[in-house]
Amino acid sequence: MTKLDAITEDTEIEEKRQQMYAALRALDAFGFWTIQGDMEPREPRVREVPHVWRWKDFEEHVMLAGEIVPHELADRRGIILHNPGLDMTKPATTNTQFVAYSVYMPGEVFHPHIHSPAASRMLLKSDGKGYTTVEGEKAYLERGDLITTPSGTWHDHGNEGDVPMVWVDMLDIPVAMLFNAGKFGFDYTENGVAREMQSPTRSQLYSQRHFAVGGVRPRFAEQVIGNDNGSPQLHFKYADTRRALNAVRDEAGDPYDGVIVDYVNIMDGGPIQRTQNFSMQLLRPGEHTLSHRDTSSSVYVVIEGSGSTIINGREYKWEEDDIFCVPTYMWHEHVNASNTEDAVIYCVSDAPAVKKLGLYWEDRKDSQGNVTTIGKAIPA
Ligand code: 1HN
Repeated sequence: MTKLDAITEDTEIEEKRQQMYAALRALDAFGFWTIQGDMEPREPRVREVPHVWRWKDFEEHVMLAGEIVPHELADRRGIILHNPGLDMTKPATTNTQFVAYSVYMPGEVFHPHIHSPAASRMLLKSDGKGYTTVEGEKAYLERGDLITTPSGTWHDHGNEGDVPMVWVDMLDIPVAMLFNAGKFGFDYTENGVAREMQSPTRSQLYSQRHFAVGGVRPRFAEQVIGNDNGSPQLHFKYADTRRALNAVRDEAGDPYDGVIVDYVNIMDGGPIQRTQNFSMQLLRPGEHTLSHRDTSSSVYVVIEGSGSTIINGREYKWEEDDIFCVPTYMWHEHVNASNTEDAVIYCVSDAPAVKKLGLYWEDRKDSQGNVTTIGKAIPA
């Protein structure tokens, strides 16, 4: 008989214990030891699963939504990508992000709104005449352009072009909700008068002209936007990002991520939003990175080429315009499937939030399979 058996065998005391447990439950409490196993996982517990949402599966539905779901039905025409590891009581793409394909049709105007969660768009399709206006900056978007909507900025969307505009929204809604700090507003006014779109208050290409040249910054540039939660540069042109990748493509690059650039806040060199890191990575023809995992989760959008990401030993193939996620603490390595073409993948992770909360560590595998932990590892 074990010591534990001996302890519970005394039926009189066991009965008293059970009575006490029931009394504690009636008092809205419980003994820690009765559920401890569930509260103290030996490894990070991750409910989300790796998944690829394929554009070829979504295209017909996204385009149809553009035709049969009018603005009156949808404040925003986003099709949210739901992680199959989560149930619908907690709909989300990962633990920390809401990601959607959205479509805005020629001639449409979607009215301004504002919210505390941080948002962003990665443009996939337009003829250069689809736009979003963020806090007075009206930005016409081209493929691969990023525009952020920092916490507390008014934004409205529209399409002055001849073809549907499709982009990927990536928002930190689950983070705002975790802290009970999610709030949305819809009543936009200018000088006390309700308006259906913002009047531009910044000159065209304000972001590029003030902030997109590295190393120098106009002294008179506006530095604070919304809740002062991040980068004053909102719009990042793909041509600039691609040029930055090309400029370093002959360097060794990062063993785990290839030729990768982070979008940075020109004011402090840090990530462009408080809760999200944004990066673009070039996988050169035939490139196959080493494997690592960390306590952040990521969502990727495929901008150029095709390849696969091996996540916890399983291969997930992707092509242009597909979206895939790497949940927290899963080993992953990227492969460019082509020996002649580049692959370029865009990534938004929750690493800045995880780091700020002191919960970040990373495990790296070298080419021999030896694992090194960066940051303080919690021993078993
Ligand atoms: C949202 O506010 C936007 O602002 C897009 O355009 C997609 C998906 C879920 C919740 C809020 C937008 C969204 C969203």
